[in-house]
Amino acid sequence: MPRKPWTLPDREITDEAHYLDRRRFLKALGVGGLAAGGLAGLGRGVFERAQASDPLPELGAARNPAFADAGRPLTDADLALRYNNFYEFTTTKEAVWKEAKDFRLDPYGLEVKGLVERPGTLSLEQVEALGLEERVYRFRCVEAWAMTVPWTGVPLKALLEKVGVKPEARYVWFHSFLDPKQAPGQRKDDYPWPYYEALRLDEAMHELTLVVTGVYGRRLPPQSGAPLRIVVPWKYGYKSPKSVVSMELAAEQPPTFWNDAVPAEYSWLSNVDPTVPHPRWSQAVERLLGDETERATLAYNGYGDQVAKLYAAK
Ligand SMILES: Nc1nc2c(c(=O)[nH]1)N[C@H]1C(S)=C(S)[C@@H](COP(=O)(O)O)O[C@H]1N2
Ligand SMILES: [Mo]
Repeated sequence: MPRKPWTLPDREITDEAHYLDRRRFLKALGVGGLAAGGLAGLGRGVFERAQASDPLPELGAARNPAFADAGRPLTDADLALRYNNFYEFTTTKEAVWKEAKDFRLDPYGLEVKGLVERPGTLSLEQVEALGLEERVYRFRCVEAWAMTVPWTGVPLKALLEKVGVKPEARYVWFHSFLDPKQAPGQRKDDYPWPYYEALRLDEAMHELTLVVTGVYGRRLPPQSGAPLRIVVPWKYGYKSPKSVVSMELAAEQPPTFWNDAVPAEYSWLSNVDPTVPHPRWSQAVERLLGDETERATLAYNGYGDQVAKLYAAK
């Protein structure tokens, strides 16, 4: 029997580490001793510490009552914001917040292009003016850790309706930033930077799909994908790209980063599914950050009532 993923040091289970060449993987394991205690002993005030010179503004968006209760307690902010996947900075989850501390995209604009009626670039404020709200979502990484987080954002549907989607468009392709000067991970050639992800148009237009500019009531800190990311709560975490700078409406299915890198391990759709094991671990159970108890993984991460219809045979 394979060991359960969370009984392994984090460096060892990191799915993405599989993609590194063996030498770099072993080197990564060498610093992995820290990972075992990585979630213990965290202090308070991660926002303040992460951005002492430039505190993150409070967004003050009302919590949407339809998404106020995710059926589990909120993950402590200090845990959720100090345990990240953001390979542009480092593959060590506990260190992303430090490595990304000074990351800024300034000036920032979100370019919307391709098969749209009104292509152009939106400022963060223009995106937020589409109607900012807070929603508590479950979030499930393919590596079997999960969290429950209050995101602040606007439905992607509202943004797509503002720019006008042409009838030929069938997919939305997201592109993250490229700035090797700021992002040490992008100075290596082992990944096809910049990060890219995609959704079918019906997934992108689903009311659960959010354009996110804040978390825990404030603007996103760098490690969470500042200044703007996508969150798709019924899919594995890598389908929620961070620090997105452009989106492109397309007629053909676009390629995606992890599906390109290791197609046998990361499918294009990647809906959370307890019945389909990852080749190297089960997906039947998960562990919540801050709570080592095993929980059953829910189909579509518990959002099946809302989204299963998207995948019914037609
Ligand atoms: N640009 C970019 N987006 C990304 C990633 C990344 O490495 N780069 N990692 C993905 C993965 S694997 C996960 S689990 C989530 C993690 O989001 P969090 O760090 O805010 O929890 O971001 C996703 N989006
Ligand atoms: Mo992930």
